[in-house]
Amino acid sequence: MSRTRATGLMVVLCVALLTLSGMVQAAEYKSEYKMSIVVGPKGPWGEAAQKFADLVKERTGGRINIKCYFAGQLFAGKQTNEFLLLRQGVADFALASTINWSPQVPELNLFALPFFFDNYEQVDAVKNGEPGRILFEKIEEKGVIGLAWGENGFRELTNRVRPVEKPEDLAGLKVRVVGSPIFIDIFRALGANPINMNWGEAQTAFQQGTVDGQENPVNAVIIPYQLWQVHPYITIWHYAIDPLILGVSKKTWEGFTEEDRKIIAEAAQEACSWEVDRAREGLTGEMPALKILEQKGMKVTVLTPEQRQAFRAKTREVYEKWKATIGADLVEEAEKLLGR
Ligand code: X2X
Repeated sequence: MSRTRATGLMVVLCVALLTLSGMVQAAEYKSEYKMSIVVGPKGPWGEAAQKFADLVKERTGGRINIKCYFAGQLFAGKQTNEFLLLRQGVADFALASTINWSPQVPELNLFALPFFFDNYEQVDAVKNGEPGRILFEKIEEKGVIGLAWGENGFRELTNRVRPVEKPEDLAGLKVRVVGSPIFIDIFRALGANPINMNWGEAQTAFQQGTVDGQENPVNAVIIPYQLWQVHPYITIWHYAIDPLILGVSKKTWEGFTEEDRKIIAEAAQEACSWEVDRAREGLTGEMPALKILEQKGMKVTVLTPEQRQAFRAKTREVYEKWKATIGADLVEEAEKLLGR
């Protein structure tokens, strides 16, 4: 065989092999990838999840089809199990609150330290800095890849009984919290009666008045769920920040080609950065978004820094206790960034 013919044959063989491996690769892709979301499709959180799925589908020419399972459909009830679904590969993706993952990844409680973050600049410094990098490393060690940070938002208090301006106003109020134990500690320290409940059941509890209050962000939850219908009072106290993570199960991730991983990672960044802007819209400076709540009949109380300090003082012990659980080094890294 002449040299040129041999080379020609090699080329043909290589092309055939490459095509074949591409076909095997494609054949291994699932017809549907499942994405978990605790809330419904309305509002920045749900809409960003759908936006991500749409971008991925479009940019992979339909090769990767992600279906959004809203309102916690995938974990049938217990939202603090969401991380386990990803680990086991039952869910492939999630746009998830750090709160719901913190029972499995205690370091994520960093964002729930009471009255730790004052503003978005501080939140960004921590998410985009060394603590954020360490947190993504922690979740990866447990089988989930973090693709981008989104945001539920600063968690504000709503209730049906009275305006809350000082810790004493919380005395005896039954407040629904997520089943992550730091919240029980915080609300007990403030004199309230915290009750842990999944978001799926919480709405009925608000309507029936079996609980008096709850805490959630304005744009991502309070407005889309129209909580003014059950709670006439809201206190803007920024007691905890709740970032979201767009994560993918490591098992799923490993099944994608390099090229597709790049497309997915970029889509995640795009959808999340859009989502963060929406979650913060109207909530900086004079906070015009609060006008919407007033128009709906809510009495809005925005704590002054001094009023907020009273709540911070009351929860100092909770802060110290959880600093140890989260890891003093990690918390100190964040404290440094915040100039504390
Ligand atoms: O359950 C909540 O309060 C919610 C929707 O904010 C979370 O998933 C943490």
